Amino acid sequence: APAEPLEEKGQVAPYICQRRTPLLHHNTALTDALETMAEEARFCGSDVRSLAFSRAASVLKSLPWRVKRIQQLHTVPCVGEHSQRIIQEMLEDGMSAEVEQVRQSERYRTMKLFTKIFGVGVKIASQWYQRGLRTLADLQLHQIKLNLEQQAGLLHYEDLNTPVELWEAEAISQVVRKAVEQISPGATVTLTGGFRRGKPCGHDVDLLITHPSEGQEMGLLCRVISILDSQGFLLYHSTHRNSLPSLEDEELWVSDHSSTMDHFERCLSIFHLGDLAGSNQGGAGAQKLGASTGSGASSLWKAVRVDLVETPYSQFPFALLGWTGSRNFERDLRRFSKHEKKMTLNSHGLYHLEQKIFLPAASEEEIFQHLGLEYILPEERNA
Ligand code: 8DG
Ligand code: MN
Ligand code: MN
Repeated sequence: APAEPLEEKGQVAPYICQRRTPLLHHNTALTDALETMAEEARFCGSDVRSLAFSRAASVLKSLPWRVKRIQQLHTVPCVGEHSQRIIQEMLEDGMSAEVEQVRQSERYRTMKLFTKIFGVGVKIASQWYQRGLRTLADLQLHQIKLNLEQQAGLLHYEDLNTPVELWEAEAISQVVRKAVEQISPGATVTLTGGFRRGKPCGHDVDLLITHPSEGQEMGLLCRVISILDSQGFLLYHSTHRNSLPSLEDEELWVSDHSSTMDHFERCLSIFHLGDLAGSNQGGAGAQKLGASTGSGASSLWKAVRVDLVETPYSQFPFALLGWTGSRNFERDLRRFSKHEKKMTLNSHGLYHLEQKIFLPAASEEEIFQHLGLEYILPEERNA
């Protein structure tokens, strides 16, 4: 790390999208602690508090030097009082009693266990906790009603909480690409999400599907799903059939949800990734070997979460930017657009609220240009 820290010069920008945040950084112990606090706050329904810890963690990730003294943070933005207290504890004792207490608390551990079920959010997990449930077995014991998504989540719990590796993501991209090309030659499949940011593993695979001739993408996702299903690749899928609103529709830009919800046709799925041991065993009906050991290591196949999104070509750069993440990076990009530029940015486009015009873009670089921001590479968006 550079010997001379920047902090005295006040060079750390306030918005995440103005900073470069690499995957590997110099303050991992501190950011892990702060992220635990952010998660705990989220489990309590305190989104504002959660965001504060999350922002503090993000800023530490962007520092090109290791924090050694709390004074170094006095000119660094986004580190609130509570975060500073945690950091100070960590710097003095190598651990934070408050964070350790959270990690060991029954509520935190149970909430973590339940929210790791695909389809279970903080609200439901919290209800189960209130009812006295503590383990996955308790769900069956108490005959808790689960929707199809949650049932699939519980069934494949071990696999879905085993990190997806890059080669697995690429294998799945290839399977989808083959199906897409079979239906519509020229259509493309792009790996986004954490993998595009250079992460070696992730919790799911995020894929964008588009076609260079506008309109050709329509209905593509639906047909791809039915091919993949007939090939035995899908253990679960649920398609959200959105009707793409016209970009001329003011509601898309001025409503409170304008930048958080997108309107693409999308499919949440669980893939059956076969042949992990190089055997020819296939088909979703195949028996899972070694599943009872819980490690999954001896299994010949693995369940993997995959998000599929269909986007018109003209909106592709916006969708790519929106789906590459990280969530913290996206949130600040939209906040910056709104508050600093009077523009609404979402996965469909960029709209100037005062001039009432769209700012089209053929690449992510052009979107950053419209916003007057330096271009930040996907690998530098790991906030
Ligand atoms: P990981 O899976 O590797 O653990 O991390 P990730 O890839 O960064 O997280 P993710 O949960 O898969 O989310 C990736 C991006 O996808 C994230 O920046 C936000 C975006 N995304 C959703 N759902 C939606 C949505 O409904 N609309 C838009 N615009 N983006 C979404 O996950
Ligand atoms: Mn992802
Ligand atoms: Mn995803």
